[in-house]
Amino acid sequence: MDDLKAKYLGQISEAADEDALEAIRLAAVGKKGEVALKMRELGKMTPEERQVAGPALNALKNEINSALAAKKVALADAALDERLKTEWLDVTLPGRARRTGSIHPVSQVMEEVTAIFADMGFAVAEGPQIETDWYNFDALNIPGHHPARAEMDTFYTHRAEGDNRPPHVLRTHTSPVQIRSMEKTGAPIRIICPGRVYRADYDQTHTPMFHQVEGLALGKDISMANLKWVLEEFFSAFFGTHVETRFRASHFPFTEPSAEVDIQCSWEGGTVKVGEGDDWLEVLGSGMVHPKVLEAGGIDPNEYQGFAFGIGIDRLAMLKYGIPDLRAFFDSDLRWLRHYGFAALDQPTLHGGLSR
Ligand code: 2NL
Repeated sequence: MDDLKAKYLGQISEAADEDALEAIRLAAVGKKGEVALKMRELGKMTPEERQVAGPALNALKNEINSALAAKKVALADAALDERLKTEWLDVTLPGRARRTGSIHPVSQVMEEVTAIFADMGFAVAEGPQIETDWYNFDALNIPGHHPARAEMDTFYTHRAEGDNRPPHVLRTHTSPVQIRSMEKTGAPIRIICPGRVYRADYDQTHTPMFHQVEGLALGKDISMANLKWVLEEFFSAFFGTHVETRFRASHFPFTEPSAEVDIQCSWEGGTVKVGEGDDWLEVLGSGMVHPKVLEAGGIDPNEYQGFAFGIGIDRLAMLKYGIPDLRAFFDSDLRWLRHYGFAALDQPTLHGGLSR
């Protein structure tokens, strides 16, 4: 037994790697190893012999196993020491550069528009992008037969056959948010509603999803004159120079009277400049909120009146930052985003600020 012990402990201490150690383990204490063979011989011994040989074999097995475990740790330590000696880290190397993301022009302009209207006392209201027919059309005095409700313009949700619940629509403007706000807070009210809107339209100047900000101001004696001041103040702050506005009579189902609003601009060498020259650029629709729309929002038209307007955010961004192609806005092309995007910490630019 002592010679077995000497043989295996010797081999273990000489083992060069884990494979050698495993071979020794199998030969010594494996199922068919030498110690197992000896244990099988215990059956042929007298009880007195067995009482001595049994515990001795067990002790031998334990001793070999401990030696194997200790050697395994020693080999791993040696391997690590070797790696630490040969590998090294140059802590003076520069770090890996990471590209920071940038703010999309639409987000930037939304922030700018929001900041300007906030200065004039308008709160921001938001609402669902999937709407009922009622909030998107009926409440806005757009009747069932109106061409704006035709399926070719509006995205309708799909219902399974036999599901007779009325379909929903992707909102075609942010007006439903204003109806919901009227219901919720009543008058007086001064809000803007920025957000995504959807129309089934795709060409050079139209994308099926685009951005709009609508405004609503209701009070006892709010007039078209207040609308003109607010819009002129807004455009002047937004473009950083005094901007003249021109109102042209128009028609919308949800306002009466209605006006389309042009801003002063110049055309030179194919580029527009806002706030100079004697050309005009149509940028928004507006008017005095129709009495039926006030009623739909739960407001008494004999007590309150006011103006509403709607502007396209994407087109504002194109105008202010000289971006030529609307469709590129929604391509998610990183090169485009790097070129036209804004640094994350840029504050909304109010330029000259408001003239107060
Ligand atoms: C356009 C037209 C407009 C409104 C939007 C509005 C909302 C309510 C009541 C009355 Cl809740 N009006 N919004 C009014 C006039 C025009 O947008 O062509 N925008 C680019």
